[in-house]
Amino acid sequence: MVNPPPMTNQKPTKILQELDLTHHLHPFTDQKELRSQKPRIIVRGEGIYIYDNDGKKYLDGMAGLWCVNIGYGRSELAIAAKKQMEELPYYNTFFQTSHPPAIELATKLALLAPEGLDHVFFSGSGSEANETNIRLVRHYWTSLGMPEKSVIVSRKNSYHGSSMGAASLGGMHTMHAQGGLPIPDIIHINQPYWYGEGKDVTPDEFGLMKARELKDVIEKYGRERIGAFIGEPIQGAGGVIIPPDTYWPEIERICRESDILLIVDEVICGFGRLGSWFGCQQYGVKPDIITIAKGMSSGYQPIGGSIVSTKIAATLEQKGGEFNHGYTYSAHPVSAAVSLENLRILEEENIIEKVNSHTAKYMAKKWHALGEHPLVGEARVNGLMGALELTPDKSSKSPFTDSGHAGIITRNICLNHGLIMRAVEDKMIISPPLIIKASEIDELTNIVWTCLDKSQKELKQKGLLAS
Ligand code: PXG
Repeated sequence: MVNPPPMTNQKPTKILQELDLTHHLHPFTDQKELRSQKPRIIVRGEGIYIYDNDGKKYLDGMAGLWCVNIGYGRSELAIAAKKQMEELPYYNTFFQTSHPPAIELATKLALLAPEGLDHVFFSGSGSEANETNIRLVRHYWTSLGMPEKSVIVSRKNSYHGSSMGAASLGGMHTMHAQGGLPIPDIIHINQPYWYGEGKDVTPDEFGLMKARELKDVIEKYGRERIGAFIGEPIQGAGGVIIPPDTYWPEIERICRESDILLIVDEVICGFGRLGSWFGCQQYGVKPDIITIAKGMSSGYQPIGGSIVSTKIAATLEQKGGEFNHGYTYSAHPVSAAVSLENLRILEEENIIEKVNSHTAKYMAKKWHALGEHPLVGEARVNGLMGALELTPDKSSKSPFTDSGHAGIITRNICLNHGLIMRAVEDKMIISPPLIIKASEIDELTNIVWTCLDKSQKELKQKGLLAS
């Protein structure tokens, strides 16, 4: 092993784990299970690697939680934060006030966004941004004299955040089951998940069929009731569901013909994940609202927002009246300064261009090769997000009967081999920092192959695979 990296934290792991279990409630965690497993204590990051409190090194195949696009350890962002904290650590943007980081960041985002999207409403996270979107869509139609256009159509198995409104937009039934969700006037249509739900027709036919479910909803409820459609270009948390090419253009066409706003949630796909600034550009679609967060600051500071079309912003300005909505930390100056520095690095170091011209192609080659493994039913990837569908039977590509078990076994083996990969049921997914090099892609995919072998062995031993 290389020399253990320096640590600022001197407490032993055991003590940190005990304190964590005693005082810290974790997101999306079974606290009972956590007590038996013990939390991993991560203390440092550099490039695409993170280190735990005992010096164990992990290749971070998830870029944190789909967000550390420029990688760990960029001191320029720390310097930007320090400078801003010293100058103006906080001020709000309510009550006819603004500050330079908010103004500069809104201007920069308007430049980077597709043409016609040039206003930004800031929030502290992706969930908050989608809360804003619900309020904004309803406020927009109300100001045009159509308050009944309050319904937002989303998809099953989509993820749009964890607060009440955002989780309602999301199509995760396990989240809806906790807390009486969704809120009224949210409708979910089926997802464009060809591998899991559509193999009996071609992907292109399937894409059109799923998009036309939006049309069916409009016909059922009437266009006077539907205010917007929301979707992730590629569903991330749902398991890297890459829609067929026919899907998004048809969704856009239906929205336009029925006068429905199109919200594209770019919290994961934005800021280079697919090799362009925004995922919608890959699909040739121009939304009315774009949700942003995560890669916007590479996760170095919490920040999110909604990039809004000129048309919506102009309508609200023309109609007048206060939008009764906002967050204490909307356009937080430190987060905004850090985000600006992150965007500068992404741009000046041509990080997104490199993903598009080189890294994504190399990743695709190596990732598709993993599709040869006997445990893998499909290997799909777009840009730098990918999934492997695990199957007990490669010829039929059938799912495991005990869904999720194989995924967890494989994920744990990956962790033991120093690779952070996420399991969404039996889909193994990656979304590494965009700065990942070819040699590191080799390392990542080699570990995955080894871990698939080990997982296959363990699943066989447990009687979950035909021998
Ligand atoms: N939209 C999308 C598309 C997201 O992926 C959010 C909104 C909400 O963002 P905040 O910043 O409020 O978390 C997300 C977040 C997972 C996982 O398990 C994914 C997210 C969050 C937590 C877990 O893959 N994505």
